[in-house]
Amino acid sequence: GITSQITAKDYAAICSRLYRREHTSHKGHFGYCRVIGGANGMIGAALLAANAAARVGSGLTSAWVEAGAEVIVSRVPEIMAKNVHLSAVDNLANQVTAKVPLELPTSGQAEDADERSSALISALVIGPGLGQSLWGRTWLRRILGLSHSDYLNIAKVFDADALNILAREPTFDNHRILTPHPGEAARLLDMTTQEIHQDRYAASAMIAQRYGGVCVLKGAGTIISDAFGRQTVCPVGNPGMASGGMGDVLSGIIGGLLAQQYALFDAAVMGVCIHGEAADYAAGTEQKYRGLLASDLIDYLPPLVNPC
Ligand code: NPW
Ligand code: AMP
Ligand code: MG
Repeated sequence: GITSQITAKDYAAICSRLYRREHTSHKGHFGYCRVIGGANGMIGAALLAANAAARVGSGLTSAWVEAGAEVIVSRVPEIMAKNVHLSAVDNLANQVTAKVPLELPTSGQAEDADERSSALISALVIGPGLGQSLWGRTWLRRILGLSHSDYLNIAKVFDADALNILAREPTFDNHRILTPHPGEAARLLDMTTQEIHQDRYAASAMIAQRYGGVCVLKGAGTIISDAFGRQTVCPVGNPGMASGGMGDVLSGIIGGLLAQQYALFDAAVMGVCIHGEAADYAAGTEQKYRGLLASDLIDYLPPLVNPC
């Protein structure tokens, strides 16, 4: 494949791909992004991802967490946050694509096609703070076992612990973006982190080929690849991003763009650029990298998704 470096001109072209909002548009035009993650002790990761999805323009955003939904809602009331007890995971996993899942098993009534499509979410982000305890493992196992077309066709982002669990139970899916950091990439390819660093371009491409869809191999100079040889590297971002929660914001940004119907590769490239630019703005011209927090990026997202 040919690797291209994104230039300033390309970046302007990427931004120009952002759709302008019609005067009469309503929230239904901008999709619904659902985040699954936020196990006990990592609720912040789900909050960061859901908040980022909303701030790049997802029409509706929800977060399904193990506990602490109240904390998320008290910070960002626009997020529809819900505590999902381990015993409810099986039932809700079956309805993970439904905007309003029923708590009880459905009776399988026939529905009008239009009604059905408007009842579906448009993007699913799984992994931020998911953990690898029984709660997170049960979620992922149930999700990977889904074979109905609503699930297979939906645009998905697999991040963080979803990748760690996927590495042990590999599946192939072309409707998915994987966002590993080099540690997660090493697990996905059964290599060491050092081996990933020896050829990051090859590692990114291999993950897309082995698992399907698009791979976003993170780090300074994030490399985005698909299984068909397309590959690009993003030049923006800074070492201030080497702090907890940054990746959670990225998966939320990409999920928010997917919710708005951008194609997988476009959403990945745009998302990585917007994320890095937001971090560059947040660090300021004085380049205050030390002490940069992932939540500092949030306020810079709306200006970046509303260029000129
Ligand atoms: P080393 O030490 O270099 O060998 P993990 P995590 C490697 C959640 N979070 N270049 C590195 O290995 C996440 O969403 C919640 C090279 C490192 O030790 C996840 O669900 C937060 N190597 C969960 O925590 C905020 C790199 O991987 C190891 C690398 C675990 O995620 C924090 C660490 O990776 C966090 O986001 C690089 N650029 N980057 C919250 N507020 O709720 C990483 N490595 O073991 O996969 O753990 O990434 O912290
Ligand atoms: P995570 O490790 O999942 O929290 O993701 C960290 C995020 O910060 C990824 O998007 C990385 O690309 C980004 N990042 C971390 N360190 C740097 C760096 N030195 N330069 C540019 N981006 C970085
Ligand atoms: Mg991460």
